[in-house]
Amino acid sequence: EDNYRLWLRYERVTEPALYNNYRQSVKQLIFPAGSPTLKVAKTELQNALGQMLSLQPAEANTVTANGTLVIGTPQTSTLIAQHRQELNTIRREGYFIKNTQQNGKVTITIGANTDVGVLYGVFNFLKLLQTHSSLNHLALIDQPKIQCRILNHWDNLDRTVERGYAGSSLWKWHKLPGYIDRRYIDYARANASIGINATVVNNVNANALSLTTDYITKAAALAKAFRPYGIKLFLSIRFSAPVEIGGLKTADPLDAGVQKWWKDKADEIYRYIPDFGGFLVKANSEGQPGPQTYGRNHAEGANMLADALKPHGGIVMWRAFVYDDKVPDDRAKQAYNEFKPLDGQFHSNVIVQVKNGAIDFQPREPFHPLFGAMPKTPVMMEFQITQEYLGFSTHLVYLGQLFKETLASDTYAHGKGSTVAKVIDGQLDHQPLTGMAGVANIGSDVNWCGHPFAQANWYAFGRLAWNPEQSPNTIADDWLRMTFTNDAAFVNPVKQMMMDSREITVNYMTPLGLHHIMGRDAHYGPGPWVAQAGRPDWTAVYYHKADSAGVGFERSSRGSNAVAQYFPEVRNQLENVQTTPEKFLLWFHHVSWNYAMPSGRNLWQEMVHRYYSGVDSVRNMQKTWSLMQGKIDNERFAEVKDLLAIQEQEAEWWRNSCVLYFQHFSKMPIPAGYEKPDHDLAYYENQKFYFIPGTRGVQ
Ligand code: BDP
Repeated sequence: EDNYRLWLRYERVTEPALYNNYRQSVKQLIFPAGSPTLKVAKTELQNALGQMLSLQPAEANTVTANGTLVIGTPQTSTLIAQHRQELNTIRREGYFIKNTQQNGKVTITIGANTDVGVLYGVFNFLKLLQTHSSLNHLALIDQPKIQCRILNHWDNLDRTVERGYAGSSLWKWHKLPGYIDRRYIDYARANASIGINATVVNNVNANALSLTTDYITKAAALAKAFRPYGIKLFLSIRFSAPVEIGGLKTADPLDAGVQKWWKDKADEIYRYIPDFGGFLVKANSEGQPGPQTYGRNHAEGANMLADALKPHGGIVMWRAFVYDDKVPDDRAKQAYNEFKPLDGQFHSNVIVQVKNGAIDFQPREPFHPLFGAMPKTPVMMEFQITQEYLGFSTHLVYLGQLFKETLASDTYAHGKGSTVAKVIDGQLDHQPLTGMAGVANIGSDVNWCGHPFAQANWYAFGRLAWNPEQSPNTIADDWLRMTFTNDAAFVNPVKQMMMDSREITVNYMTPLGLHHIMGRDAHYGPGPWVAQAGRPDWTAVYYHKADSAGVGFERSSRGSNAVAQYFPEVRNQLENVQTTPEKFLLWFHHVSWNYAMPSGRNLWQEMVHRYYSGVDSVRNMQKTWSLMQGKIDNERFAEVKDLLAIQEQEAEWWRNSCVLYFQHFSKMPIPAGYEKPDHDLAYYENQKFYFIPGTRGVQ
């Protein structure tokens, strides 16, 4: 068992009643499939039914038997065209699945307005079978709430992956465009099965070479492989490309020569990739060039690119991840300060891509204050699926909970109920352009994501991008059933473990609102002592501000006043130490070590308690997992067991390092009853690691 098949395993249904019932339900098939998309949908269905039910339904043109599956669009089948009501409800990518009667025979109909809608319908029908759901009383109508559901690959052209922990890049540029690796197809299938419809194949720290004709041809071959699966290709661009590969003297967005260069470049790309999605841009961020290099603002830079793409229907995803150590203000405030004044100035095919929180993908962050703050601008979400700050692909951390926490946060932009989900699905400010991006955790490892459970994070991202209102619990349930087994004795305890895992990780890494206290550069392991890192806002001390008086970053009006960037209800809650949710306490306040916490412990004791309970909980996860032996294959059982043992060691490493480090300031003892750290602080501070995966390369 190598875990290559992800959640598309199509295991044989072994329960006899269910097996027979399913076989009776899909005896006959009416599925005319002329287009590439319908063809792949049909092949998927036939393969899956073969594997799950040892069955190839008989193909027919009319319904002549009970147990007929009717699949298609109004264009491919008059039987589908009859379902006007459903078809009018769903838009381009939606589908319906329902039980119907045709010619007095019982049928299951999967219909959509478009071929890609059919593909989504088929995958969701297969999900019903994979999760052993009933096929009676089917009345499903489903469609995505977010238009652009996109993966961001931070993959370099040399196949290293920035913040990638699952091997090297999937894209074998040197063999493109000639050779199409089978994995490109399986990648596209997996994405389509969860509704992901776009991908950016190169790193946001982009190399201008990606825009040369050579590389455009290579990208076109990838786009062609993805196309049947409804997946559009995007490219990250380097803002200074006109200088680097175009021979121009400047990349000033207001320069006519530069504008023409981008226009010509866009025209060229669309000649090779007619359905090209557009550009993703990291500009004036962490040393990348951008419009400010030429005295222009972000809107001017974005609009120039947007104008070049506009005639072809392309869009610009312009990232708001900007902060500058030369700006004498709290890093958490800088993106808002930079972008909020530009609201209304972006052209209609620009969408501003905002990370879930204002710092950088920490184990826990409050939602970014830009959500809800730019009513005249489409704003999309950027989540990180790859576990840069969450234990790489070594730790079992289910991110469904993290994603959901942000999506469900209330911005109060238009009063109560103005959740982040409603901002990004366009409801709140009636935005026509919507998107959710996830920084991919996918690489060349046979199991794709490094950790068997890291696959769940790719899966959960896709499901939440399709519908941000879905529950992480349901998503975990589906994923476990499809990936491992439908056995409740496995699914229930393991699901609970997944659901708890993110909070557990927060406890042993960054409890109570601590953040950015990881190791320098590589972001591997703890580093609360990091005080030198090239610039202050890359250190840990900048963020935790521990001293003899207490710990935490004062972001109320008594400090940086970052809280003022939120709407009044949120701001008022966060302004006050007493009303700030415990989980964000040290994010917003510098709190005295003696501060009385609701638990009755003081802050120091509470911090110690959290770190220890984090480690204890990992041990409980190990216990839960050990009971799963025999319920799944030995290979994956053993792999997860070994990884959990590393997770336990690394959790201890985090706990010991952080407790000893902060104790230095609190000057209080580790309360009795807790096991003592194995080493002293100096030992942890002096640990050295070499060649850690995912480290940022030289561009
Ligand atoms: C940080 C990563 C860095 C990325 C940057 C970004 O450490 O490698 O380049 O985000 O999002 O999380 O641009």
